[in-house]
Amino acid sequence: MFKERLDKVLKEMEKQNIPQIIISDSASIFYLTGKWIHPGERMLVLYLNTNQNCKLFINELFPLNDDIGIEKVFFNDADDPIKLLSKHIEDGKTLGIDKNWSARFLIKLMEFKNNCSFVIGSKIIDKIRMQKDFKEIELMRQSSKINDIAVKKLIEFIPQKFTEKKMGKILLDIYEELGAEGYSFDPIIAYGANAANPHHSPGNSTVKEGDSIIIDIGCIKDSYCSDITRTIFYKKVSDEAAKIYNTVLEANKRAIDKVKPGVKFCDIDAAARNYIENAGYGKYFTHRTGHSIGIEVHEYGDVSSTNNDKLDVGMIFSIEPGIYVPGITGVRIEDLVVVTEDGCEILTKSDKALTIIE
Ligand SMILES: [Mn+2]
Repeated sequence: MFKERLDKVLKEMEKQNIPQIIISDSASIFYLTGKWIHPGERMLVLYLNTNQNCKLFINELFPLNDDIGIEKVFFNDADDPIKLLSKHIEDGKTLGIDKNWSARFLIKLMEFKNNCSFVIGSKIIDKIRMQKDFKEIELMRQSSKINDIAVKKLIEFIPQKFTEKKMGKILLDIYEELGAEGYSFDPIIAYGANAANPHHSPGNSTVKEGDSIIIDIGCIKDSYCSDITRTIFYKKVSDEAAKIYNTVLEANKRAIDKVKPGVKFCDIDAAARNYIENAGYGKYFTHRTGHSIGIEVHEYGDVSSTNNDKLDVGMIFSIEPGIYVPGITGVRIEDLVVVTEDGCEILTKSDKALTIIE
C-alpha cells in the first residue's frame, strides 16, 4: 500500500462523512496498492473504512502473495463473494460505491445491507488522483519523453504513403522499441478530410498532396499514460488551412499561458475557445479543451466550460483545441501540462510550428 495515498483517501472520507467505501476500479486499486489486478467479470473490491479496517476482497485465481499492507480476503468461484463482503460492511452507515461497479454486484449487496445508505463514492479517490505526487510527475515526464520520440519517428514514415491503419501498426513497433508497454489509447492517424473527424479510426486512406495529417498518439510507460497531438501538412498547405493551423496554435498557447494554481478549469477552456470563436471558427471547435491524465488516459477533471474546479499544483491535463471543417480539413494541437507553483511545466516537447513535409 502507498500509505500516504491511503491516508489522504481516509482523511477525505472523514471530511465528506462517508465512513466506508468500496473501490472496484483497477486503476484506483493500482494507485493505492501498486498492484494491477484485472479480474474480468469476477468481483474485486478494496473496502476502506475510516476506522482503519481496510480489506482487499479478491478471487484466489489472482494470486497476490506479497504483503500489501492490508488484510486480503480470498474467495473462490464456488463462493458467494457479495455475501462474504456484506459480512465485513458496517451496518447502518453510509457506504460509498465505485461509479463503475457492476449493477449485478451492487443490487445484491443493497439487498444484504438494506440498512446502509448507498452513495457514489468515487469522487473521493478521483479528486485525490488528479493531484500527482513527485514520483508520478516523474513517471509522466518519462512517458511523454518516449511519446515525443515516437511522434518524430512516426512522421519519418509518412513519405512512404502507408495507410493510416499501417501507420498505427508501425507506431506500436516504435513504442515497443522505445520500451513502452503499448498504446495508452487506439491511435488516431487521419489524412485530409478524415482529419475533420476528431475521433477518426485509422482506415485504408493514404496521404495526398495538401492533406493535413493529424497524429494523436500516446503510450503507457511504467503504468503512466502519455498523449500528444500534432498536425502537419503533406507537400503543401492552402492559405485557409494555414490560417486554421495558426488559429489553433495560438489557442493552444493562450490556454497554456493561463495555467497556474487557483485558475478554474473553465477559464483554461475559455482562453482557447474565445480565441477560436473570435477568429470565426467557433462552431468547428466541437469538443472540450482537454482532460486529466495519469494512470488512465482520461481521468476525472475535464478542461471544459462546465468545470468550475480550481487548478492545484501537481495536476496534469491535456490542452488540445481543434478546428474541424467537415469534409475538408482538421487541425488539433495537444500538449500535456503539469501545474507548478507559478504556472506550468509542459511535458510534451515536440515542435509545433507549422510544418510541411515532403
Ligand atoms: Mn488527449
